[in-house]
Amino acid sequence: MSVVGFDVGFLNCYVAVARAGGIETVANEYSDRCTPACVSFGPRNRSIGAAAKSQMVTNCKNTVQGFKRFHGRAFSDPFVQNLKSSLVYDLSQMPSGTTGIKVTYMGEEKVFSIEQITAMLLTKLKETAESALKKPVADCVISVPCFYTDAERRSVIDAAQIAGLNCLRLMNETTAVALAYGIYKQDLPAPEEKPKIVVFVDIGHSSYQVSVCAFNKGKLKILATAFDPEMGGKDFDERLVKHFCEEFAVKYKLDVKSKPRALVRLYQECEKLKKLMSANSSDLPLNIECFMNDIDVTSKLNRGQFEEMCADILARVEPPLRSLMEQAHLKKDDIHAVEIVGGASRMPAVKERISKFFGKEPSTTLNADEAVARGCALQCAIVSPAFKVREFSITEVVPFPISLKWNSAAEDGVSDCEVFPKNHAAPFSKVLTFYRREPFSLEAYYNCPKELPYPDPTIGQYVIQKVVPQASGESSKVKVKVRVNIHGIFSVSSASLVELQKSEEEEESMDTEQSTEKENESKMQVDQDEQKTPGTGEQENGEKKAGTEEMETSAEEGKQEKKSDQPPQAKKPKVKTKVLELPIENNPQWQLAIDMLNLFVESEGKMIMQDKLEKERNDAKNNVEEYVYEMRDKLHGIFEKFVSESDRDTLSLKLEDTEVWLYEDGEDQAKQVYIDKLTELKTLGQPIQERYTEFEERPKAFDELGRQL
Ligand code: ATP
Ligand code: K
Ligand code: MG
Repeated sequence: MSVVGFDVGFLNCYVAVARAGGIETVANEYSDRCTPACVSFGPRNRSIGAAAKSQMVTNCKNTVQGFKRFHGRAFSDPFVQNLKSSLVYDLSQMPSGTTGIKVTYMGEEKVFSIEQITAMLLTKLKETAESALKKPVADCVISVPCFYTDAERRSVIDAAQIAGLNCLRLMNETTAVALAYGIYKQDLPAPEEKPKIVVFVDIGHSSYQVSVCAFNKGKLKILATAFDPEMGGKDFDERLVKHFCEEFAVKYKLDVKSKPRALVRLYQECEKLKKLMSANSSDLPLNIECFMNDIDVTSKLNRGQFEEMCADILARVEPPLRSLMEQAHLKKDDIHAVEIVGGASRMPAVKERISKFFGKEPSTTLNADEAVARGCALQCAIVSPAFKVREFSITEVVPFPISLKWNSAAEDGVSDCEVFPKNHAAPFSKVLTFYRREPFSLEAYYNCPKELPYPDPTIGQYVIQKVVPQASGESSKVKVKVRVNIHGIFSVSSASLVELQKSEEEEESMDTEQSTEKENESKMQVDQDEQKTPGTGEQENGEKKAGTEEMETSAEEGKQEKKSDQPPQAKKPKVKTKVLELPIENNPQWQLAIDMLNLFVESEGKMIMQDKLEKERNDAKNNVEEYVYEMRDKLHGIFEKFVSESDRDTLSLKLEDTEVWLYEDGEDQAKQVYIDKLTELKTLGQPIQERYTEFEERPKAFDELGRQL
């Protein structure tokens, strides 16, 4: 079992692993701990991460980045449609209606689903983890924004599966940060004492998230979250790009937006300039050579001008902080510390606003870039039986209130009920009781469309099947368990029919009970006792260890909360009951069909193989090239004394021919052709090499002999 955490950022990804020495953020093949969230498609292979980023300018139409927010969204979603025009690559509709990405790959036009694109990125991150751990990786924890909806979360889980990963938990980014902060703290108050309250702020490239968390020894409880899903580093970049586009239009008569390549370069330079301005308040230059139409452009800007230009973006820092404090009913004095992470939190103007709001300096005890990945790896280590980590229980919150609606059995009408209010603890299960004679369906949805950064409030439809009346003809008692699981995903996890087997003398009291309860039918009863049976239906995906304990404590709280609005129950007669499990038909919104998922798994496997073959082919070609250069140097250098003039001329000519061939006919050959070419050259070169080696080794051998005598 592997212990790995992935921070899949909008721009930057990080991989953390657990090794004997503790949690470590690991570097990719470029010795960089940051891997760009970028996938590029070529005529023979894909490049992912840093290799893909380097193609953003040269192969811009087929280089995909900034795709994190397309998960779980319809192609027709206004969010997708708005972004479409500003992207350099093409989007397209998947047959299911979700968002796909259109590129040219291996000479053909291809549409990949968002799950496939993220899976490609995960494949790369998985390889990075594997080469660090020197073993295959499957089990992992992956981060997602705390405001991700059900459909977005399911889409990421599918992406993980396509990449051959077993995601033990989707972890909210700010919660991962909270875990990375809390687990090593020695001074947390005892469980019964007043908790230590810490606010976590993460401002990344695409979004801004905050959470407030209560810490006690061995546990953390998220109290509330707030966010601006559309505010982050990229907004500042866009503002700079807009500024320079306008300036260059006047100064150089350039229409930058008409040339995707120029635009991509300008974005890159603006991001660099923005980062420099964080460290320096004086005038800073922006120079791009051969920018467009052979024109070099040049300009300058300072931090003061930049902040003025971004005043409206900076004004968006405060509202989520205020919302957070209101939701959690906290005063600024209650806050022990404000920890900031995420690249854009390094901007002085952003820090200033946070510090002004809380009346205290934000702290940066955590690594701003790596904290999310480290938190995910820690969570994975806690779940893993192979690792000894301090137990640390995590209670999440439900970010958006969830309701259920159904057609009432008695009246012709629709009933609904909020099952998980905003900031309800999660993971959590509730059992609802219905009285029905026949199968019925439930619809889950977010009841707060205004708050939702997502246009579709539907979570899914669920049909409770095989419901039959009691032998007496009365409605049957059907218990339906709804759950927000460890990933923050809603489900109708089980349903059962309680078959009454009454004895004769109890018949009368039974009837009264039935009718009393029937009146409450549409009200729905929440029977919390059921959730105290650990291990039923909670076993999948490592949920047992991470979730059950949490669930039991949460269950207690839930029980107390609900007690007051329970209708008075009729006295329970002595009845024998038999419980029958009922099948459920699940239709979560935008769920990837299982046959598609399997197809994508297969297709990812093929593409991985293709990339591997292409790498081997390239390596074989490089070996020929290297040999040509090396031998040419040596023939006129150290090998000179060990080769006859005519042999040298023959080999020299051969090397020269090969060099020309590599740029012409030999540019694009199969791997074996290069291997054969190298063998051919070595047949001539090897004897020379051997004569040289022998000569070099001889005196050493004599020395050895001399010393021994
Ligand atoms: P998200 O969290 O939205 O998915 P992400 O995790 O990829 O995105 P981060 O890596 O946390 O984002 O942050 C990247 C952003 O931070 C970029 O906009 C980058 O320009 C910005 N950034 C990084 N360092 C600095 C700095 N010193 N000054 C200003 N901005 C910075
Ligand atoms: K990141
Ligand atoms: Mg991030």
